[in-house]
Amino acid sequence: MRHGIIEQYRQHLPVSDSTPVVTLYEGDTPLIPAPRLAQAVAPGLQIYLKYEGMNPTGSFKDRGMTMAVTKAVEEGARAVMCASTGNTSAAAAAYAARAGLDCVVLLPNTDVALGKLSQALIHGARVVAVEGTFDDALCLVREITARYPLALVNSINPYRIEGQKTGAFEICDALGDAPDFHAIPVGNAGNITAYWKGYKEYHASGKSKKLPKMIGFQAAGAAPLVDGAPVDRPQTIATAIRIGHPASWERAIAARDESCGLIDKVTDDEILEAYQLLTTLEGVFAEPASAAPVAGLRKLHAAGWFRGFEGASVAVTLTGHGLKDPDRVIKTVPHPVVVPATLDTVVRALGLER
Ligand code: AN7
Repeated sequence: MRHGIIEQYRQHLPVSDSTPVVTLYEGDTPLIPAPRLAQAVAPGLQIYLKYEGMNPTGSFKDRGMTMAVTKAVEEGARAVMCASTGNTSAAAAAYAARAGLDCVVLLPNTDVALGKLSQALIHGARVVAVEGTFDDALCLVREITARYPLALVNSINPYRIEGQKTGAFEICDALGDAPDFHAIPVGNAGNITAYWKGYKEYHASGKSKKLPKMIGFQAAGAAPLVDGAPVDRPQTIATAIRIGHPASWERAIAARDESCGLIDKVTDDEILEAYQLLTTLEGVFAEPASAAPVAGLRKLHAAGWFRGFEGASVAVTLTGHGLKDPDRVIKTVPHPVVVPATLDTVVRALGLER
């Protein structure tokens, strides 16, 4: 039974008995063993998929947003604001609606997946598309929230990180310990920061014995952390992570270095291959950004990076649901053939005769 992450992990979160919890019963997402995928991309490793698409708005952002909106309400806010590549805006709009707050969203005017835009609109957020990137939009949100009475709910809001760290708690609870590796897509770098914080806190409180190596993956056209410099015109089909100036830059590097992990990049072609391997080999549909860590595991395994780690466990955060971005499916796979509605033509189209 889901209680929402605040009830579930209350003692690890900055809430009191009088905090007015705003929840859509997020969290408690499945951790799915993926042996067929492992065989295909990284034989010898045990892959577990943390399927965050199962959250109420279809992404991991719900964990952070239940905390951020709860604290906004506690602190007397009337409205929240965020910049977003899509998923943050979907979550902000839904949790703001739940709390009876206004929600203002700045989106880049290109490359926001249709499902996410639909969510922000249907929940009644005021949505403005800016002629620029996510990074431009976040810059504006920082300025506007400093001047006007709007609570900022991007992941530079520390409550977002607090909520999102519960993904690490759930993985430890499910496995009985932390995994050996944690693979995760990296955009604005809030989530890698949050998971590492969660793993460290669980370890410190004695609830897990190991700490995982954090392995993060950016898209090759939006890989500032890998290339060592901000990217002004980020490009990738994984629009969720089309981010060139990650806000949590230093904390992502700290997660990498403290855990003896790495942050690497994968091409759009590698992402799309992994996207289809997930759906066809495991029946798990995640959006392209979520496939980046799967592509990354394949790349690292092929390069021999996991030598000496045979049998190791790897948790992969599948950050968003595949239905968020139906256009990408239509652009990626063959379309259905159209035939007259007769037995003959259908049998022939299916190649069933003799
Ligand atoms: C599916 O919604 O930044 O490294 O504005 O939607 O914590 O930024 C989304 C990010 C990975 C990267 N996967 O996480 C936004 C936004 C999906 C995402 C990321 C995002 P961070």
